[in-house]
Amino acid sequence: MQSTSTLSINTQEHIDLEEKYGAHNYHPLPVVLNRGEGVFVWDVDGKRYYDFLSGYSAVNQGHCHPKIIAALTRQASELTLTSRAFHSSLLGEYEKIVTTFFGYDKVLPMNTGVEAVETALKLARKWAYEIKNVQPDRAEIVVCQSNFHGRTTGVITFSSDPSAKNNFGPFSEGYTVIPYNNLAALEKSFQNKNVAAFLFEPIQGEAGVLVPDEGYLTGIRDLCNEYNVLMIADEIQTGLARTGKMLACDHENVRPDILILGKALSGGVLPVSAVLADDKIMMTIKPGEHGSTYGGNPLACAVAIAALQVLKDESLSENAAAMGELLRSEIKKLNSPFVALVRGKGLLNAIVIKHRNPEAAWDLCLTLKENGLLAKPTHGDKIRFAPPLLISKEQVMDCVSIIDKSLQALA
Ligand code: IF1
Repeated sequence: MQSTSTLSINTQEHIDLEEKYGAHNYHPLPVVLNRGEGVFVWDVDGKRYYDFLSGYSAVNQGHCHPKIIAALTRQASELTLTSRAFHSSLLGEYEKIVTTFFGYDKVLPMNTGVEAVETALKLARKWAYEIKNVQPDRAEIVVCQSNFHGRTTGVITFSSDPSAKNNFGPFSEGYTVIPYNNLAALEKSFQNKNVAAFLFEPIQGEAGVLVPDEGYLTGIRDLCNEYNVLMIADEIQTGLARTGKMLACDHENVRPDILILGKALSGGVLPVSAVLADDKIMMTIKPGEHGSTYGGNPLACAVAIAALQVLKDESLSENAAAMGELLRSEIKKLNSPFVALVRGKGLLNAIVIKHRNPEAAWDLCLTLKENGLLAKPTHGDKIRFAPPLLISKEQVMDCVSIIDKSLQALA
């Protein structure tokens, strides 16, 4: 573990302030950033880095994208929040754009990802009681082991990660946890007639970028049709061009019943999330039965319209697909004895480190930082490689040489 004594005074002073006055709910890499542009971020000493985390896939369009910032600054000086007690001139326009963009009847706008997940769970239960006639308070929702859907007490109820769940109880009922990427287990769970929905990530991000077998998404769709269960895709991290398609579900041309979006829906500018569904599901929620102070605010609408337009105008899905292929193949070519495997789709990738030192992944991230690339380990031995989607071929090759040089330092 690198001591922080080698940090500049400037960096150290910022870290000390966070240490003294902020909750210790994260363990960040010892770097203090104060500027971002495209694939790059700069620290307080003016050093430039490739950002290989992209705000956990919220900055798909690149840091401070000029068109998104222009939409933000223009709207910020006109009208930022009306609450939903009144209409605003932007909400209907945004709702038409986002529902047309993804092909659903309606959208329920929220703010953070977990709020959208909670909204989807409430919608699924409403639909179960009012349409599927599940017994009152008996609706069951099936989820996957090693899922990550957010950090509210409701959502961590079905987390299988002790650090996300420990000593936060008591928890709610109504969830069945099954193995990921296992259609037999899914069909078995659907024998319970009270099952309302299956909530899943098309690729499990936090679990270390677990890509399911080809056909898994199609199998989920078929089983949900057969057993009248809602298919809920959490595309908060995999969506919006990250995996080389606009949605990860598009890799198998599968259409979930409820689509959850977040993160890059605002291009990393402010929290914007959304739940999309057709009328038969969405219209089960009546006025006054769900809401949020900031959900659908005009500033978020203006930013989200621009963020979606940038994804399309700059063909970021196609670039993510091509650059992801290049990144994975070039890392494999390094043949590093410390890389057990490289996996991912589009620009959602991870390497699994093999080394006798359990801190090797963290140490590698410190060396990558020294060499000008920022990445962070997830669950010990995996390092996520997820740069903004506008990264160029030359930049990918530059990053591969940084990764190569840093891996050699592990010896
Ligand atoms: C942290 C990573 C974790 C998500 C999926 C819902 C949410 C997330 C698939 C909730 C959020 C963030 C949260 C952040 C770290 C990061 C993350 F996978 F992206 F790396 F934790 F797993 N569904 N993911 O990935 O969205 O409420 O945060 O807006 O909590 O440490 P949120």
